[in-house]
Amino acid sequence: MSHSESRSALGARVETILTATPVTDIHTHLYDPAFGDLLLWGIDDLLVYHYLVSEAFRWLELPYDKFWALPKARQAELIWDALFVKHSPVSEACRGVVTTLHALGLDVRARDLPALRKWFAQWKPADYITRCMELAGVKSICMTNSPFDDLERPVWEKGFNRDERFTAALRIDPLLVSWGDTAPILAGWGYQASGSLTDRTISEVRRFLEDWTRKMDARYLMVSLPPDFDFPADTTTARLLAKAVLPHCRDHGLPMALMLGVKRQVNPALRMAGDGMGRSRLVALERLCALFPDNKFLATVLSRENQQDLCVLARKFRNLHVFGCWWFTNVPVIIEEMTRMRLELIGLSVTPQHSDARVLDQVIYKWRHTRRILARVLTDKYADLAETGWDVTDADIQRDAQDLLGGAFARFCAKA
Ligand code: FIX
Ligand code: ZN
Repeated sequence: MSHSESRSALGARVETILTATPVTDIHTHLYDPAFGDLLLWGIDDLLVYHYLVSEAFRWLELPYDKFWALPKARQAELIWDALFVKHSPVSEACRGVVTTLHALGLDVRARDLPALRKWFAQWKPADYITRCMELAGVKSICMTNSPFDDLERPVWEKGFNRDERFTAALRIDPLLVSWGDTAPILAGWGYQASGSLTDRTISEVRRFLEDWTRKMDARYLMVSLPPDFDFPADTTTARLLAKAVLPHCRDHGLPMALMLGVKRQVNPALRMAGDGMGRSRLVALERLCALFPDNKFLATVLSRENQQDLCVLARKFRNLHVFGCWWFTNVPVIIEEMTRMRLELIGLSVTPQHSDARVLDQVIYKWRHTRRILARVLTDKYADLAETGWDVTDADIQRDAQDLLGGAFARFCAKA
């Protein structure tokens, strides 16, 4: 913003450049089209998204099991009626559906679910993927890939031609959080793993991780952990991390992504919508970063109260890369606060957002809403600098936007 450039002209420049900068979406629950029906898309899947299920149950009176017994289309109708017809769709997850429909060129004023369904029915997944990625400005999508998922595993075992827009990340929650149930599963797959963590078991867990890292061409490993996760600790989780997972990651130069603060199944009747959250003990992450300097950690935390601590940790440890506004933090009020805090405390070596999309079409709203906030925050920062005469060129803005939308992440992953 030179003396002659107004704030709104600077803002327009930033917004235009951000919109034109393609993003690497580093954490989603979407699938390469080779996984067939596992890739969710379309209006009914948008409506039965678990974020909307928990909001709809604020209004619905039918018992949980009656809801789950209904076919997906009927569930979608109940949610549509409760959240879009009987009330205004102001929550972020509801607004997301409206943003998405509007961006796809649909008339949202009509509020006509049968008409929307008709429109979606014309699409073939292959074309629709391209359309959604175009509208979202997404160039690559990282999946969440679990060998423990019975629907997903056979596809990897059989092999398939990869769609180069989709990259993989190896998800290992069952291994780290329920070893008692997981050891026999590994044994059934031919790994000599037993319940107690003998040297033999550890080396077999490493062999399992090697096999799946290779099969998937995984870009990183990942786990979500409860608020009380501690390290070091005399727990199976901590020991498996220290002895098997982190040595594996180090030897392969792969980051370990830690998603901290989820309290699974606070209300099991809500199924996937029944998870809650809590404040994490970030001293555990501090010790991991300090004790494993040759490992790289990606981290995102669910609790708003943890966000400043996480930024300060990133200032202390260059083997830590902060990413995303995860789940319950993925609402404008918190995204804006977190993004400002991160830029002010860390600068541009962060990845401010991931979509966490479970339904393909969601990438459209998740990235539109995020780009709008990013533009506002960046514009404020540049405007503050401009008061001293420090003007940013378009090339400066482009470079910064690229860092935030995937460049800083790529550099972190490539680091020795
Ligand atoms: O652990 C995760 O990857 C979470 O993102 C999911 O478990 C969660 O259900 C979700 O979709 C949040 O956005
Ligand atoms: Zn997720």
